Parts: sequence; C-alpha cells; structure tokens
Amino acid sequence: LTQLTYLDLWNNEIGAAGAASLADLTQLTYLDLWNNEIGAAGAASLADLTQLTALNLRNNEIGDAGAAALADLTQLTSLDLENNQIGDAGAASLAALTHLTYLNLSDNPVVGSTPFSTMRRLTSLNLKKTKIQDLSPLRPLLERGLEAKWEEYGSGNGINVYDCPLIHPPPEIVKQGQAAVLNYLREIDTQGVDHLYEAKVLILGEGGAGKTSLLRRLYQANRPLPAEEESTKGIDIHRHQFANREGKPFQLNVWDFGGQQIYHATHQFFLTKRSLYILVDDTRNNSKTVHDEGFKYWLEVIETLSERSPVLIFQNEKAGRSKSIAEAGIKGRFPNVIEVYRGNLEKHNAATKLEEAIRLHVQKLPHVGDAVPAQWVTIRSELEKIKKGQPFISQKDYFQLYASYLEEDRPKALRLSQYFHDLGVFLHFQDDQLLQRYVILQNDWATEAVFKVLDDEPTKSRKGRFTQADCQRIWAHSTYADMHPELLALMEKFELCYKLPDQRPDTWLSPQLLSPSAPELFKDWAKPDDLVLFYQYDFLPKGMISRLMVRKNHLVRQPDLCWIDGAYFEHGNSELLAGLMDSGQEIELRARGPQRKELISVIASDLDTLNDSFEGLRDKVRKLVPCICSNCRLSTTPESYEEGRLLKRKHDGKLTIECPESYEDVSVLELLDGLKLDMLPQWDKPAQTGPPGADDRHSASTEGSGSPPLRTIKIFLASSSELKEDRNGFELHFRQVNDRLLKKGIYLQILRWENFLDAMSETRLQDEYNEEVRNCDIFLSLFKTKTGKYTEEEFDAAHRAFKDSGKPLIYTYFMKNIIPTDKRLREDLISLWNFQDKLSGLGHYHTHYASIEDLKLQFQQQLDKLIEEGKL
Ligand SMILES: Nc1nc2c(ncn2[C@@H]2O[C@H](COP(=O)(O)OP(=O)(O)O)[C@@H](O)[C@H]2O)c(=O)[nH]1
Ligand SMILES: [Mg+2]
Repeated sequence: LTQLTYLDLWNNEIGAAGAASLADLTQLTYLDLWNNEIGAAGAASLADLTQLTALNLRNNEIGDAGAAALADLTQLTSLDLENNQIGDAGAASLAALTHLTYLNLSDNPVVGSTPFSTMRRLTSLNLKKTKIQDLSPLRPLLERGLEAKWEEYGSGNGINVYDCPLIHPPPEIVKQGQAAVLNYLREIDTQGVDHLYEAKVLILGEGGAGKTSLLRRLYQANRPLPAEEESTKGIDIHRHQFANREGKPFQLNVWDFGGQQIYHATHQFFLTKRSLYILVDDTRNNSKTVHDEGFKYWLEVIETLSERSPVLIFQNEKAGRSKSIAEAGIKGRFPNVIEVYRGNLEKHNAATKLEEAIRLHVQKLPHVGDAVPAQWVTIRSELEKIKKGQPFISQKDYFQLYASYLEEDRPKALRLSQYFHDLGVFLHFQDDQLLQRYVILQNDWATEAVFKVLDDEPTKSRKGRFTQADCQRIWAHSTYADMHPELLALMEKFELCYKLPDQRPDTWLSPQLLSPSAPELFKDWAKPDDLVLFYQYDFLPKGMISRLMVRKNHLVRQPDLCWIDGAYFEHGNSELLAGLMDSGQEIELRARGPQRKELISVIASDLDTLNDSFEGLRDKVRKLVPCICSNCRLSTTPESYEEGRLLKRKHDGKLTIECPESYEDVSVLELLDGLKLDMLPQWDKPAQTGPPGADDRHSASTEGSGSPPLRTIKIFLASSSELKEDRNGFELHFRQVNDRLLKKGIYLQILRWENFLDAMSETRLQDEYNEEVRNCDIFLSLFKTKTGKYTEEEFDAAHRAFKDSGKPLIYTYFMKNIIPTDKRLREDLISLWNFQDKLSGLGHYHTHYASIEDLKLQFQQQLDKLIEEGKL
C-alpha cells in the first residue's frame, strides 16, 4: 500500500508493532492513530513519514521520546497530541514544526510555553489542562490576534488555557478576555511588576464561642474582652497590617461574624475561596469528633463554600477548661484543617501561636502576592486611603482616579475594577445597571445594610414584606442616604428578596423571613400520581429553598402559601411544591397537573444550577427518582433510584431496573421520562441578570454564570428504508448523547424524514425538503446495498448547500461486508458503487461501518471532534 495518502486507523489497538508496519507508507499525508497504544516506540516508527500534513496521535502515551521522534515531520500543519505524557522536553522538540496551524497538547504535563512562540502560523493552540503558568512567551502569537481562552469545551481558534495553573497573567485576567490579557502583558512591560499582598481571614463558630474575644487578643490588644451582652451584629471587618517575608506590608482583612441564625443563609456570599478560616471551639461544649455538630456543620460549610480553603481551629479554654478532641479523625475527614491551637483568652498571650500561624498561612494562599503591573498596586492603595473616609465612590470618580495614574481608558479601568472585584478586594457589579454606578469600597457597609433588613423587627413580623417606607426607616443612617435603590438591587442580586408584582405601595419580600412552618393545607398534600424528584444532600447549605423562590418568583402566585423551607409554584393548572424534608438533608419537588413535567423540569433545572454554583457540593448531592412499580406507586414511602445510575443504565442500553421491594422490573425510560426535558418550555423566562453563580458566591461577585446558552445542532438523518433499524438505534443513541451534551450547552435535534418519505410519491415536497436540508448543520446518510433515489437526491441538495454556504457538513456511512447474492442486489450494489465513485469525485471521503455499535462510536467521535474544533 505504499502509495496510500490517507489512512484512518483510530481505535484499533495497533500498538507499537502495528505502528512500525506503517513505516513504509511514506506517501501518507493524513494519518489518524487516535487511541492505539503505540507508545514512544510506535511514534518513532512514524519519523520517516515526512509527507504527513495531518497527524492525530491522541491517547497514545508517546511521552517526551515519542514527541522528539516527530521533530522531522516539518510538513505537518495539524498535530493532535492530547493526553500523551509529553513534558517540556517533548514540547521543545516540537518547536521545529513551524508549519503547524493546529496543535493540540491538552492534558500533557507541559510547563513552559516558549516552544510555541515560534510557531508563527498557529491559529489554534490547545493547552487545556497542561501545567502552563506563564503566557508571556506567547505574546507574539497573542499580539497577532490569537485569543487566549479559558474554555472547558472551547471552539477551535485561539489559545485555550482552561484549568492551567496560570500565574502570569492570573486566570481572572484571562477570563476577562483578550484585551485584558494583552493589557496586562503590555503594562507589565512598561511599568514593571508589583505585588498585591492582601488576604481575608474569617473567624467562624457558634455565638458566644469567643470569636470577638479572639479577634481582640489577636489584633486589638488594648481592648478588653467583650461583655456578655455585647454580641456582634452582622459582620465586623478589622484591618491589620504586618510585614511579610519580603519585608513588604501585608494587608489582612479579618471578618468577625455575628451569630444570628439568619446570617447562616447568607454565608454563601461571604465565605470566599482563597481565604484563611479560623474556627473557634468553645471547650465547654461537647463537640469532640467530626460527627459532632460543632465541628461537622462548620467544617462542612467551609469545605463546601470555600472550596477547601485552609482552616485553623482555636479551642477557647474558657475558665481554664480544656477538652481533648479527635484531631486525627477531624483532619482525616477534612484535610483542609491544618492545625489545632488552644488557649484561655483571659490571658493576654493566649493567641500568640495562632497569630504566627495566621501570618504563615495567609502568605501561602493561592494568588496572594501575584505579580501585577506596578500601577495597579498604586491605584489599589489610593482606593484604600479613600475607603477610610467613605464607603463607596462613584464610577466616575473611580475613572478619574485611574486616569491620574494611567492613561485615561474606561474599558481598561473597568477591567481593573473587575479584577479587584473578583479577588474580593472591593465590590463593583458591572453587569447591573444600577449597581455599576458605584464602586463599593467598604464591603461591610453593604453587608450591614442587608443585615439591617433581615434583622428588622417590623419586617420580621410581616413575614419578610417591606416597602420603600420601611427602607427609609431601616436605612435612615446618612451613609445609606440616596443609595436605597442600589441597596435593594444588591439584595436582589444576592437572591435575598424580590419585588412582589402588582402591589401598592411597592413591596418586596424576603423569603428568609417567611413563616418557619408549612401551611396546614400541605400536611396531606402528597398524591400517588404526583411526579416527584428528591435531592439528597450530604450537606445542605442553608437558604436553598428561599433562593430558589427568588429565582423563580415569576412562578410564585401565592407567596402566603410559602414558608422558609418550602415554596409553592404554579403555572396554568399545574402546581409544584418544593420543600425541605424532615431530615433536613433532602429537598422534594412534587408536581401535578397537565404541565407537571415542564414545571418539574424548570424548577429542577434551577435547583441544579444553584447546586452547581457551590463547587464543593458536586459530590454531595444525589438526585433520586421514586419507583413507579405497582407497589411503590401506591406507597407514601416508595423506593427510589439515583438519577445518575438510571442515566448510566440508559446509556448502557439496560432499560429496566428491579425494584428492591417488589422485585418488579421497572422501565428506566419511564422513570426518567418527564424529569428532564431536552429543552425547557418557552414560557419559562430566562433569568436576565444572573443571580450569583459558580464564581460569584463571595462578596466580590460578578454576574451569574448559570448554564451556558443552549446551542441547537440540527442533524438530518437520511437512509434508505432497508436501514430502518439502524436508523432507530442511531436515534435512540442520539437521545442518550444529548443528555451529556446538554451540559456543554449543546442540543442535538434529529430530523428524520423517512415516514414522510414513505408517504411521498408524486406529491413530493421537494422544495420544503431541500429547505430542511439546507438549514441543518450536519447531513448524515446511511447506505447499505443501494443508495435509494431519494437519499441520493437529498445528498445532492446537501452537497449543493455545502458548496454555497459551507453548511451542512456531510457524512456518509456505508455498511460493510455486503456480499451480492441475487441479481437485483447486484444492480443495487452497482448503483451504490456508482454513488461512491461520485462521492470520491466530489472529494468527499465516505466511511464504512460494521454494525450499529460501530456506527454510533464512529459518529460519536466525529461529533466530539467537530465540537472541540469549533466546526459546529
Ligand atoms: N471567662 C471567660 N470569658 C470568655 C472567654 N472567652 C470569651 N469569653 C466571654 O464570652 C462571651 C462571648 O464571647 P464573644 O467573644 O463575644 O463570643 P462570639 O459571639 O463568638 O464573638 C463574652 O462575654 C466574652 O467576654 C474566656 O476565655 N474566659
Ligand atoms: Mg462576636
């Protein structure tokens, strides 16, 4: 086969020996060996295939030695080396491949980016999940317009650095986009670098445990311990400075939390990542192990909300009383617990050791001390000075300040404030029309205002309802004057309240202050035919249902029927009750009425988004679907199945599951049916201004991310009638694929026309038909023994459209191993071969498939490739 130019062998376990036998195919220009375990030796045998322009060696463990063997393939324009254990040495040997336009090195332990800086023709460089820290060597590429991107499933062009441990520039800058990246690199060039030494320390623990006392012993030596009745309201932020290892001033912002129950529901906004936590344990309580509430609750909160920030435990030996705790057990379960300190706070030096530990650990926090352009640090300290006298400045004043240190440039100034916001230095909500007009310098000014409402007795007695008049009273203090609309916007942004529709005077509702118990009406509400979904949490952050209610308030018609732990949603004649179960660890969604499926999908999708917004919750929530066997249907305590396991069954084609109680086989598809619609109904308003999402739980929050916008990929599936089964199997497969792709924001829509085709004769609606073909993204046709007149016509229509507009992408799959038996079949086959000839003439490569399984796999991988390369 020495004249071969095109060879695709992916997924064949050919190994190093198999690769070796390809060494003579020196005319090859295209070679795909994805997933073949060829290793370094296999890669070495390809070294003479110097005509290659495209080579795919994904998942082959070729390592540095393997990469070195490719250095002579200088004709390559496309090279895919994802997941190959290639490090810096390997990357360096690729530097000679200067013709590359596409290079994928994702999932390789590469640290330095210098080897790519000379690949001047690159349009797509994928460095996802590598160890790249510094992008400055890539500046020539970036300046040329190659965009740095932080995208898990990115489109093809640009430099993707998703999940890289970036320092230079920090990920926050990359996420702001190309202009921010270039600005960062250029400013460093002209100003040099400086460092922001600043960190947040949070003191947590039960009310009365001694948090405020500890703060005084740590940093307020001349103040006495607080009196019994002097309990902290809201949050107190104390600032402290010390000299760091380099002798530079290091700024600590120490947050002392009040103990009120209500504040727990707002924790998600303050318990930020990249902070140091101190948990105060009162030695007079009985908490000793990780199972005791005193440790469990707080450590779970910190682990879930702060993404495993480090924790120091301080045992307050009140009245000299000590207590031994199961330290090893606690550290085993919560590896972020670093050390336990103890002391009697009556003594002045009780916290000396802890204070040393704090200094040590804040300097180790991620991103503390990152290099940034020198003037940024100056601007930061100017703002710090202003902050002493006033809680916020107008955006206009901020622009002015920026312009007095750097050239006036509003977009640049906004990017800088976004960066400070993301780091938690101050608050600037740029995506909110009202809030964007102010840079909030004193975080506690904002949080105090919020707590004042949540703590307001008249508002509490009205079960969370308040009007503008109440705001006048609650925010009477001069620092809040003229800022009421902004403060309300802030509360709405934090999902702490929403404006009730059609109320005079204007009235807001804060669901955290609703009645603690469910209305009588809901006592025996459950009915056997309800559509139900459970969420089971290992740890459930407080306030989840209230936030769900704020998010979905357009579906709340009767707020009086809602309570702290339950919300009642309605749409048309359908209703849904979302309630916290008695265990306190489960949320139940129960829907009924004609649109119950839509309603439960809509609410579940928002609850999913809320859950996802807590990175630490990922492994702590399970979605359970109740059993629908004849017994369970009638039972009030049905068995249930984890949604993930049902989806796995569906994926693996095991379409029944046995009820553990009745042993009845239940249909998996029926269990899943209706709980998650492929597409949410139109009537559900999309959330406009995003509520706090994945990255913005902390006080420094940006716009909500939510789920990515849904992109529909239309696939036209054509085949002759003899392949009906394959087509059916294929379509079922697509439905399964959809579940996975939806997470990436992609929805596959399959257009099947065979029913239409069968009915069609003279009256064929060719135009309408062609229109459909033209409008789809992928045109897929399956062939067996014959082409079928219609299928071929469809192909022609698709091909014409492709030539005109580059759409749709055309894939043709031919079933393999057809042996002609009778004459008729032979004729069909000849038509088929003729068609294949025609395809080749059109420069279109067709593919063979052996079985439906093979077809699924092939198309699946093709689709993944297309999505990843951004061709769809
Ligand atoms: N006797 C004694 N009282 C303490 C000690 N630590 C705290 N207290 C008192 O306990 C009360 C509650 O402490 P505080 O620091 O306000 O607790 P917080 O609610 O966690 O901030 C205050 O009256 C403190 O004076 C201690 O070590 N010994
Ligand atoms: Mg206190």
